[in-house]
Amino acid sequence: MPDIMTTYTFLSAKPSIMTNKAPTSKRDQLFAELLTEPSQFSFNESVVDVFPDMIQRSVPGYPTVVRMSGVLSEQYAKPNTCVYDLGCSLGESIRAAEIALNDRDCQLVGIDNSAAMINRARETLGSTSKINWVLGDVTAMDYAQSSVVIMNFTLQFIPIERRLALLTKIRNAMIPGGLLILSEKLTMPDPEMDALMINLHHDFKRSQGYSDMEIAQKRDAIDNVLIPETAATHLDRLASAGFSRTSVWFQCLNFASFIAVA
Ligand code: GEK
Repeated sequence: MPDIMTTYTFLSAKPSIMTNKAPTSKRDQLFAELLTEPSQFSFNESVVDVFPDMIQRSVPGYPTVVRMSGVLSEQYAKPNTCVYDLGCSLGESIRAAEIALNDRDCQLVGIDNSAAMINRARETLGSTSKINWVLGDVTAMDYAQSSVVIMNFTLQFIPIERRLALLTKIRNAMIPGGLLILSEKLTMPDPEMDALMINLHHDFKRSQGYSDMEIAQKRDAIDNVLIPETAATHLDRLASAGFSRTSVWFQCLNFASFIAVA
């Protein structure tokens, strides 16, 4: 029997959209011990082992964003085009799209530059899905004609000076009327509201069982790795990249998701 303290059933008691059975993920305790040296966060094997539990307990609204990635894909995906998930991790969002598309003739592609993530996604979903798993840097890819591009919580890890070029490349590969779903951690323009949101996010993490020490050590480890920007900066950049219509469709605390129509 798995230990209830170390095993966590992802997306509650319902069958996961990922595998249609209830998968388990080890509980994230990566920052539970006092670290003797500062460490920089990376998407390595130990993170992959606890990733479903980590993202679910760290990103408020994550299950909604995943589920809606399927709903939105269903509306926008066109036959004979690609549906991409950039920074796909273990493939939750592209799998939601695959289920929603129900055998529509689209090419589903999940890209991630962490070999540990891509290998695990392929192992877990390889036999039950038609998703193509690609190991690579999303800024260095050539994109085929696409109707839907999902980028959930990935742009925040790309150096700021490369974000516009990436979005422009994505936009140029999209068919007119195609949809980009972009989800990001945000910073608030008003410093006091920013501090309030950061505190509320930490309250959310505490409510999910993280200790103050875990929250503080994770924050230190991810500080220079995840660079959030304001919603206005994202919307302006999406317009500069050539998207014709943009909107925030979801926000929970300092985590938001945008849609942008090509
Ligand atoms: C989900 N979208 O579950 N190229 C490719 N992948 C990258 C790059 C890059 N340059 N930089 C970072 N990544 C997922 C969650 S997690 C978000 C996305 C989080 C990848 C990185 O390896 C990781 O798998 C993912 O982006 C970010 O819906 O952990 O906060």
